[in-house]
Amino acid sequence: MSRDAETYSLLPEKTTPAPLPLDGRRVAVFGMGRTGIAVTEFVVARGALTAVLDERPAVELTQALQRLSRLDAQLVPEVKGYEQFGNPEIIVVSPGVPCDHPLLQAARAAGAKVIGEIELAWRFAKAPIIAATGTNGKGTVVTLIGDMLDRAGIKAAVAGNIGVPLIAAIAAEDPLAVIVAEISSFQLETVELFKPWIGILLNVSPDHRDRHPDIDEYLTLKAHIFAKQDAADLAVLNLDDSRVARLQSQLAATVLPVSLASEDASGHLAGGDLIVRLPGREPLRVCSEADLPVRGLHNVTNALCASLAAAACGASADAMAAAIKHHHPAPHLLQDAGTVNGVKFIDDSKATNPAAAIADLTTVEGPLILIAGGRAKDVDLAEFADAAAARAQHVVLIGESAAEIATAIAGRIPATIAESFKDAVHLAFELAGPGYTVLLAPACASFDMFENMAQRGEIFCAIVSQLAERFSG
Ligand code: UMA
Repeated sequence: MSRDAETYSLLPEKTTPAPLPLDGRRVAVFGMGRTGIAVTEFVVARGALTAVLDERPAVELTQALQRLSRLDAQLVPEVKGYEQFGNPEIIVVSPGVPCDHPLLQAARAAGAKVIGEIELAWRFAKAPIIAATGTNGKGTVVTLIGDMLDRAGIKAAVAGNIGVPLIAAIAAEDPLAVIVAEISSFQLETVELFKPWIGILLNVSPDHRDRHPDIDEYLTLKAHIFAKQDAADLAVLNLDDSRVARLQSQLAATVLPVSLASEDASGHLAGGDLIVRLPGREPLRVCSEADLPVRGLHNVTNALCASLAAAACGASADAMAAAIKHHHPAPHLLQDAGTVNGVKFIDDSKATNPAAAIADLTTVEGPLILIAGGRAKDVDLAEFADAAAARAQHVVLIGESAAEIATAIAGRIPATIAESFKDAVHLAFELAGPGYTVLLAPACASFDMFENMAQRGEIFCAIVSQLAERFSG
């Protein structure tokens, strides 16, 4: 560790979770996705008598079944009833399974302990955990922290909702100084004693309404990340989000507030510089706002939250600044899809909820044609429609929610419902002139027209490439 790190670090040397013996115990793993496979590998290796169950039929689970068949576990595809679980003592659920699932209700009634993969991972964690949650931006923040620590020579793994199950990172042999985890609200439904050393809450806005219909309950769920923390732990809160700010006085952890509106905050802007200040430490200038590769105030907030966590681990300002400057946004996150005849195309297929799409509207500059719509997540689209009407010249609409958004926008700016996604991109191009931006920021999920948001973004980029070929020839 560098001199900087030694003098600045607040990193605890060890972590002491409550043990959860597995040897010889009956454990059922519900879900054969990425999580279920990693959990099964983990519990089988620790001597549990394991059954793995999934509601999908075997034909849809061929890869998972192939991988799981190498393990000493009973495999149960197309599970229908609780009796097929084999009377387990512990059930480990995947995040896609809602915690009020009838099979889980039956399990609880039968006296089984139901926990999620995150809880299981915590029980075996050997390194302190930094856990980031929030409706939007948590993937960016954990990626940034991981890169900051890497550049500072601090050994860390990045895992969780971002793609690698947390349990797989915990199982890795290599000793780690810290584990950085992206944690979704689904995952927070099934934590019990989970106690991250640093919890980060970025923002809370309506999303996943099928699982979290009530916004206050959704906030309470997000707050689970702090529930078991004590004063020796840190809670990074974005106070510029009014729902997050409500938690400030309720937490046992030491709160590190982040705000772009107050220079008293632990993470703030001063004269265009990003500054972080940890308890008992001198303020640290990380970099200038102009160093951020992608504009937008939410990106500054994300960088400040990441910097506070990395600084607490002892990362130097140079390491943090370098990570911020070289940060490549994830695919389909405000991705440049190309420029055709002076029209710039931006793919933010990842904006699957209104808050993310509204943030985009404040980020992109110049005249704007917006492509939006898809499967609404049972959220109110009125606020998004207001933001679109205030910012875009024209909105081209797709998918199941097209009519709803068109009605909400009516009379303010033109809104056109496209016949197909290809028509939408072509129409947006026709409506745009040189200097315009065509932004794909759907504010909705993709499942009504596409396999997932990644496929929606890929097809958008492909259509833009075809336009580029046609107009360059
Ligand atoms: N299943 C059932 N019954 C159910 C629900 C699911 O049997 O009621 C079965 C499915 O048939 C399937 C398996 O469970 O075979 C899938 O489990 P899963 O949906 O939990 O998926 P995993 O592959 O384990 O991936 C999960 C996360 N998925 C979800 O939260 C839906 C991944 O986040 C995460 O990367 C991965 O664990 C590793 O931690 C994805 C996601 O969409 C990217 N997250 C949401 C988001 O970011 O908005 C929260």
